[in-house]
Amino acid sequence: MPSLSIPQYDLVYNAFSFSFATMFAAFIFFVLVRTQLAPQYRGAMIMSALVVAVAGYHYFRIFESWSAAFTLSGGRYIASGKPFNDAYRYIDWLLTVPLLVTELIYVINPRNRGRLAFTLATAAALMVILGYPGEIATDNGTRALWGFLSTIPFVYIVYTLFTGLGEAMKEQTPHGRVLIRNTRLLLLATWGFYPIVYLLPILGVSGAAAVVAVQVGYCIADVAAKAGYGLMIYAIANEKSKAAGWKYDSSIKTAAGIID
Ligand SMILES: *C/C=C(C)/C=C/C=C(C)/C=C/C1=C(C)CCCC1(C)C
Repeated sequence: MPSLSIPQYDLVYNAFSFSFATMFAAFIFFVLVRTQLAPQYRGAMIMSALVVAVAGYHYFRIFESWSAAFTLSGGRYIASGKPFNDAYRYIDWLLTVPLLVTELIYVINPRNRGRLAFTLATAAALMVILGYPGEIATDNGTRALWGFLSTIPFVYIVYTLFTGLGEAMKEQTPHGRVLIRNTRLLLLATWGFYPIVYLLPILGVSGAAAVVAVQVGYCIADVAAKAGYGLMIYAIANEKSKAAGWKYDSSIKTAAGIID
């Protein structure tokens, strides 16, 4: 670990703190709003809640590991000797990335989804597993090789979501179609960020600035790809619940009627 200036250390520290708070708040939101949706769309909301719960826990651990990895000495943060544990991220991805692809399939077609969700979730897990040996490798050749292998399932997932879901989109309401299209774009923009960060050491980026950029960058991507994406899933589920004739308002009126 290179030594960091106080603002550099604090920026990462605050980014972890912000990410933890966002995941925690998103968890409460997804749990509370699921009952506003038609029953067939609640599964997708539960998956969103699980994703941010798992990520929130890992952010808490990453945050602790970051604090322990540095000590303040002479106005700079220097390595304490305890390693910063980056493996938490890969364990987190292994659990959350398959859930993220599954929740999209579930919200688009809750009745007929089994095979596609399973294939995409398997590809997502494979992508993370193949990336890990490269992430911890010290030489760029090994990093490039595993990175390449990991990119194969990555391309498969992105290709399938863009072609396969294009078909499914034809059956949606016009507003639903816009929401699904935006969700796919959010997915592409955020997921595309991870392999770029992975490439930085191969491109020769290193030192304190690289450590700060990688950690803050992953925080932004994670908040958008997990909490922001979950909000989009909620918007789609809400739109489709309405299109299916589900009225949440009527249940409120009924409750008020009982009080009357
Ligand atoms: C919430 C976490 C998410 C959405 C993580 C996504 C991670 C990826 C899309 C990672 C992809 C990678 C490659 C395509 C090649 C290099 C290795 C990875 C694992 C960084």
